[in-house]
Amino acid sequence: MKYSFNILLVLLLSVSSRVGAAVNIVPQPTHVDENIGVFTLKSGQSIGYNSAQIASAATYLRTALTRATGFNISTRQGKGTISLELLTPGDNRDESYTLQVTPQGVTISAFCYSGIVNGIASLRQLFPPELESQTIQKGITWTAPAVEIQDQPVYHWRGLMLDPVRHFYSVEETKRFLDHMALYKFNKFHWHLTDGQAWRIHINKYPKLTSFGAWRKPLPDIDQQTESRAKSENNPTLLLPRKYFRTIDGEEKYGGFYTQQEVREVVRYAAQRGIDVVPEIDMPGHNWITTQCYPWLSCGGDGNDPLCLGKQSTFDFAENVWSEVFRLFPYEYVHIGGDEVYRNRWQRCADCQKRIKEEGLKDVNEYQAWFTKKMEQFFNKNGRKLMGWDEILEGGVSQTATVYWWRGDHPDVAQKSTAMGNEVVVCPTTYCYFDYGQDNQTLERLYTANIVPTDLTSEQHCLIKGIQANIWCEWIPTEARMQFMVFPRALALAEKAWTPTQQQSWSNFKQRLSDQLLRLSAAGINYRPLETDIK
Ligand code: TNX
Repeated sequence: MKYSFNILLVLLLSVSSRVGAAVNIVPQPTHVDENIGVFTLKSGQSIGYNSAQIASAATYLRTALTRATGFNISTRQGKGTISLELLTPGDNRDESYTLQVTPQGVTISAFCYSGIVNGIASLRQLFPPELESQTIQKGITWTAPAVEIQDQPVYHWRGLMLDPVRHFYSVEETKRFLDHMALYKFNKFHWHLTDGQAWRIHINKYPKLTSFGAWRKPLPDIDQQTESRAKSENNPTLLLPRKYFRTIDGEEKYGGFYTQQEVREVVRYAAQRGIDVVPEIDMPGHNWITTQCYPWLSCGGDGNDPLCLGKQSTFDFAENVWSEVFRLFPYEYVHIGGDEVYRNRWQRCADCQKRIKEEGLKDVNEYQAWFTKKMEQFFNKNGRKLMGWDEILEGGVSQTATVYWWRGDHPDVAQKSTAMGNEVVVCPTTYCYFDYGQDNQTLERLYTANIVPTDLTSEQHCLIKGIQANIWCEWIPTEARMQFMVFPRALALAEKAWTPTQQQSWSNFKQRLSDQLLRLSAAGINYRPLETDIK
């Protein structure tokens, strides 16, 4: 009797360790208990939810579970085979969740919508990788190992920034990007909607920004150089997609823009996945196309960067644009850019000089800071909070602005900003610029880095909102190329932002990554293979 009991024990243990091997979640959850058995997803099962507040999460989960299985899975208020449970309806921002998988069913419980979608991300990753396929996959048994997971993030800002200005991404491509973000628990989508080369969001009051400003003849640098590289390297992912060309006034132009309806759709799709969208309308620099559309916005009407801050008409323009933006984006944070301003132009502008004198400002740095503060007051009046690139520090910044530390060669930005009481999003070029080239060391270097400075006091550390990667797209003309630049390093970043440092382990991450690469393949993501020399 004792003998057979031992055999049973060994059998059980081996089953449980095999099952355990299937838990390869990224980012690593804080606490995982692996149990015996599996849950099997089948057609005819249901997703229940206990509150109308999370009905949309149930619909999102149904999409995630039916896309590849082709199953018929219903959603309904009440209990289901899979139940989503909001523990305290109301305005709770605790992003933690509990995910319980047993052979009988699945329960995800959390204190708020974000917690529920975090649980959904983990559940997606417990099923076979093929679940992420965009088409129906036959012959697969859709099991998830029995587990109990209790989990919560270290940082509440886990962001990715996309630049559809330098090269355009359609609504459909943007939504796919958001769905991949959700799978790895990214929760902030920073949408860089305007820049020197184009304006991508339709503004009713200034239609020329998109009728003219969204289209360009391919530029000698970022377009033609990328295309010649495509040819010399025989790499079609570097070719400008033909679908983004139109004949405008008899000329072949490249571009595209989002209608306000499309913007709303992207914001809704993101919200369903627990992602807040932060629009960036870059001011006062990076406005070459803006001043081409409306030369009265420039110094001396010369149609050049930056915006002229000496004229009231520029403020009227800025406020009108932002007022339309506020109606489209419900999130409290909005981003004013503020980077790389050619401030010297203001030295030679009579209107600007007059203004600088009147306001008693010391120099052009203080002049930009004065503009940013005025805009912040306008944002605040509209219930919004201002964010900007770290140049907004120069000339003085208000304490309520959030600073994006991006300049890796200014290593003290986080230290200085938090010492002044400003909140910081950490995204230095050193690790977080996903437009920068990769080699075989990049992933490990990112994973093992201290991205957030370690020399902050605990009060200062509380002001670090979190971590973000920026995907600037000068040299990234297609979705496939973008995915090559972003994956799998976004998974490493996701873990840096979610998992406590003491639980981060490069060797353990690498093991989980091999399962995740299957998931990325199934999703059709053109990720960068680990062992490759391709740049
Ligand atoms: C700097 S980061 C920029 C962008 C470029 C990027 C290229 C920042 C605030 N400004 O305009 O696209 O470098 O890596």
